[in-house]
Amino acid sequence: MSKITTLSEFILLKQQDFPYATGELTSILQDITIASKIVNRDVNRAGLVDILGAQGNENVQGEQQQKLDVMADEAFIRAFKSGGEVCGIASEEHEDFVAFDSEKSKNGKYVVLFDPLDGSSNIDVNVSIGTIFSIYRRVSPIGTVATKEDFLQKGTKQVAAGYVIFGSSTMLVYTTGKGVNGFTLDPSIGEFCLSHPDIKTPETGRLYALNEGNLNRCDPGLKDYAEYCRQDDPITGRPYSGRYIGSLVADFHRNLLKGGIYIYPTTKNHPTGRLRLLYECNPLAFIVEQAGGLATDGHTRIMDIQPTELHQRCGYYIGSKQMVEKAMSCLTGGF
Ligand code: AHM
Ligand code: MG
Repeated sequence: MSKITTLSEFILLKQQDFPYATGELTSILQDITIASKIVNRDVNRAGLVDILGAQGNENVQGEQQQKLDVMADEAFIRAFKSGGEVCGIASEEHEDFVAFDSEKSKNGKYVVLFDPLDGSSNIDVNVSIGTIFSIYRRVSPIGTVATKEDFLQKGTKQVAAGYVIFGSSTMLVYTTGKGVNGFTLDPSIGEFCLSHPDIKTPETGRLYALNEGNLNRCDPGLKDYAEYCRQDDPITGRPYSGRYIGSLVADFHRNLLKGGIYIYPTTKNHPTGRLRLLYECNPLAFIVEQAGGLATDGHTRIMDIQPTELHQRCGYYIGSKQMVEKAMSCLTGGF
């Protein structure tokens, strides 16, 4: 049997890639690992908890069962707050960013932005969901409380990003800008183990993921692209297969490994797009670029967009390089 490398061992090993590393980023990644295990436990119990909850019971403290996305949010915040390396967080669950005010946290060099449970409307029907995170070095002075500017940085400034997918198995995939690595949780030992080293995404693929119900409500160029995907062409392997889970992390993860494109365009209903730039689009853009793929809003590289708001949305075209390029050319009339 070949030697197992756990995520904790790997993170420590990789710290050596950064000669001036102080171990703080390493600690944040360790905190994320622990919070992910807690969320994994709660996600796996979700069905059972619902059955018990249906009896109309309260728990021993007299509390109602909290929704899983709130529980996930709390698990991550607790981990970052107690770690002390993070001076503040922004999350899909909070209108404003949260600045930690303990002396230790004020000296933290980093901020984390995250979506605690993306696709959470899928929980009730047992479909894969995920957590997405993005880590930046703060721009405000160390020793003070975090400011909005710490969070409104371009994606190119990310120092690390990743996601956890709660699927048929639980995986954590992350990058610190030196490639992408994936770890599968082995429930028998409670450890994430290196299962997908140095992930590279295929240059092109045969899977396209978009909500086709929106096609009449978006740029006509996108209709052209969908038509292109459905055409017969044995050389490029078309027709492609349509695959849309409606859970960004799951759609993204599948395409990353197999080759494909995920699209959530601007639509009449969502004129600025549906997905959030800071804690959904940027982290996955960092990962896909590190794996050799591309992420744009249809025209501009995602990581080059200057954010002006915490919950800013954008159109999203992400995946295999050649497929994203083709979709973009359809938007400018190049069907
Ligand atoms: P959420 O952050 O409220 O969970 O919404 C994001 C989700 C993505 O996971 C998914 O790809 C998309 O919304 C699905 O949207 P739609 O149902 O409009 O196709
Ligand atoms: Mg989300």
